[in-house]
This record gives sequence, C-alpha cells and structure tokens, in this order.
Amino acid sequence: MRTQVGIVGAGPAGLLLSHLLHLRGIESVVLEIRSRAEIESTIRAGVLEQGTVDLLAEVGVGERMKREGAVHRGIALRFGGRTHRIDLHELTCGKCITLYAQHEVLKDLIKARLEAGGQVLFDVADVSVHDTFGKAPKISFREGGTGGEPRELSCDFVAGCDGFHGICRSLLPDSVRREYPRTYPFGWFGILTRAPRSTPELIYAHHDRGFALVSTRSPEIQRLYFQCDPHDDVANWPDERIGAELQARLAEDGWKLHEGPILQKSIIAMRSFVIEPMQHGRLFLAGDAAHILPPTGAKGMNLAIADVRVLAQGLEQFFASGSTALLDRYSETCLRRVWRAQRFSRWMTEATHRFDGDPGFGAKLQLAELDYVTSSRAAATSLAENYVGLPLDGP
Ligand code: FAS
Ligand code: PHB
Repeated sequence: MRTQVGIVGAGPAGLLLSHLLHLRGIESVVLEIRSRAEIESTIRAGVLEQGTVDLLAEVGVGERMKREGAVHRGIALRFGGRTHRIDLHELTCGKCITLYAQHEVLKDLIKARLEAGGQVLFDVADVSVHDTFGKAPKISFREGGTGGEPRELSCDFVAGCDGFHGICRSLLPDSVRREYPRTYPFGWFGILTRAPRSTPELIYAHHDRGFALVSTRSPEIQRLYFQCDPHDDVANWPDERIGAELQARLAEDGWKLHEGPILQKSIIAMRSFVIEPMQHGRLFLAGDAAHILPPTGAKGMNLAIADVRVLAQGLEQFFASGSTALLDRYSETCLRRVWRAQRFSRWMTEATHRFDGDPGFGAKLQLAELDYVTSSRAAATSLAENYVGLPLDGP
C-alpha cells in the first residue's frame, strides 16, 4: 500500500488530521488497533473549546455538534459551601465552551472520512513503524487483527496519533528526546448517571473531603468526577457510597445533586507529561502521544485538535511547494500552546484538589486563590480565557 501520510491511531488527533488532509487533497491512511464500535463508545472528554468548535464547524463536521452539543457561557467554582460563577462569555468578549462527548466527535469524523472514501483501517494489529529518518517511512501491520494478513504501507510522512500508550513516541531517539513527567498523588473517579441535570453549567468544587466535578452529556445523562486514591478499586464504591460522597463534597444550602442509576464507573490517573521535540525526521507526534495533562482544565482533546491543525498546514505547504518551513517549526509552535495548557491545568488542579499531608497552610492558600479568582476581574479573565481556549493562531 502507498499513501502520502500514514496515520497511527483513530482518536481525535488521527481522525481530524486525516479529514483536514483530505480537504487539502492530501491522501492518508489511518491505522487503528481497536474496533470502530470501541472507538465510538469510549467515554472520555466532554468539553470543546471555542476554537475547537469553530474548527470542526469550519471543516464541515460540526452540524450534529451544533445541534446536540450544549453551549455553556460560564462555569461555577464551589468552595466554602458557596458557588461563584465565572462568566466565560462576558470575560472573553463572547467565547463559550460546548459540551459534546469526544466519542460523538469521533463518530462524526469517521462518518465524514468513510463517506469521502477515506481509508480508516480498524482492528489492525502488530503495527510497527520503520525508516522515519529517511524519505520513505513504512508502517507494517496485520489487517483484521493478530491472525490477519501482514501488510506494509509506504508513505512520505508518519503521524503518531496513537495516544499516551501508543508505539510512536518510542521512535524518538534518546539522543534528541527530553521527557517532562509529573504525577499527582490522586486520581479521578468518573461516573455516568441517568439523571436530570442538577446545574445549568459545570461545577468545580473544592472541599475538605476532596475535589468534585459536575459535568453533563445530555439532559438525561450526567458525567461526574470526584478525587480519589489512584490505586483504589471501583468495586469498593457501591452506588450509594458514591452518591453520599458526591452529595457531601457538593453540599450547598438549598442545592441537591439529582442522583440516578450509575451507568459507568472508572478511575483515571492524574498526570502531566510532555515530550520534546514532537517530531523527528518524517515522524510527527500529535495529541496524547506527545503530551497529557490532568483533565481538570479540560484541555486534552482540544490540544490534540490544535496540534493536527498545525501539522495539516505544514504538510499542505510541503506537498504544495516542497518547503518544510512550517513543518520545521511544528514542535516549537505546538509546544508553546502545550506548556500554556500544562500551566493552566496545573493551576486548576492545585487550586481545587486536596493534598494529603498538608498541615493546612496549603488548603488556606487554595481558598485564598479561589477567593481571589472569584473576586478579581483580572484573575477571572485569565481563568476564562484559558478555559475557553487560547486563540488557535498562536498566543
Ligand atoms: P487517543 O488516546 O484519544 O487516541 C489514540 C488512538 O490510538 C486510540 O484509539 C488507540 O486505540 C490507538 N492506538 C494506540 N496504540 C496504537 C497502535 N499501536 N496502533 C494503532 N492504533 C493505536 N480532554 C478534554 O479536552 N476535555 C475533557 O473533558 C477530557 N476529559 C477526559 C476524561 C477522561 C476520563 C480522560 C481519560 C481523558 C480526558 N481528556 C479530556 C483527555 C482526552 O480526551 C485525550 O486528550 C484525547 O483522547 C487525546 O486524543 P488523541 O491524541 O487522538 O489520543
Ligand atoms: C467531562 O465532561 O468529561 C469533563 C469536563 C470538564 C473537565 C474534565 C472532564 O475538566
């Protein structure tokens, strides 16, 4: 097989890159180890930045998002038993976030790719990438799973969009790679419930018992998270215990969380990681393959989408003129945005989560931080502009 860009991974990064390249008349093949059904049902992100919403609409995959997504003009910070609203729309001159599940975005992208005759190969196995330092990289894989036909895809470029646990990042030679890991001493317990919305906007809650977040997927399905021991077991948390813990952490006079049957439970590790550079030879990393952040800032998927937007522009320039000017600056361009998102996600996490072993000074500082950001227009504006997403055309 031959194509111009071989893309490893059919997450938001890989699928959107394939679509953006298609719109520019550039061929690509997406190789994904999981099945289409798995991709279209994995519960992950939920918040789309303004820039992500505008881009998806601009490239023709935003119709259902516009119809079914929920536009939120603000978020709420709850601490000391009181709620404080951050008016994102007012503080950013009209920008908002949209609540539309990641797997719904993937369904829209897969539909668009397949309707355009795009090649997205699901259920492949034994993917390995070769010669990315030469001009003709190759990707070998088995089609249709482990027992499948061995195939080889030759291409001009390889886009490593295979997430944090993928294979592409390991291709960066030790001589050039620099890793920046950071782990947090807690995780998130995430649930999906069938219940009516308890709040018109997201609530980020700081509480002595730990952080909690009220988010949503639809008027009937709610998404909630609470800070937990990362090594805990979901089995230790029967529905009643989850309900009681969330009610305790979200307590406010006259307000009660609507509970309902819990449809899904999972524990998510909280860590930050960045690799530099995000490219080497003809290999370009995008999304979680190059960087992950704690979901507190709701940046992960949005960063993956911002990366491939930059990569598509560079590949378009190369295939149109042979110039590598934009591609040569790919890492630099993306990493500036990545480190700003890391800064914001760390701030959101450290201002709202409980750190065990803290004699109290830290917790007092957190309350002062939250009091300041909810009483200073300048500080609230900073939070708002980072939350809705910094402009895509570079800060
Ligand atoms: P992905 O991990 O999504 O996709 C990589 C794909 O590559 C996967 O489909 C995988 O199967 C495939 N793959 C792996 N190895 C392969 C191989 N060897 N060969 C072929 N394919 C391979 N982000 C937000 O912006 N907002 C949020 O609200 C938010 N909430 C989150 C909640 C949770 C619970 C989690 C875990 C993450 C959340 N994130 C959020 C972050 C998340 O959305 C990621 O940033 C996003 O999925 C990154 O997209 P990709 O880089 O495309 O990687
Ligand atoms: C979600 O809806 O899944 C969500 C919302 C906000 C976050 C993280 C996740 O910060």
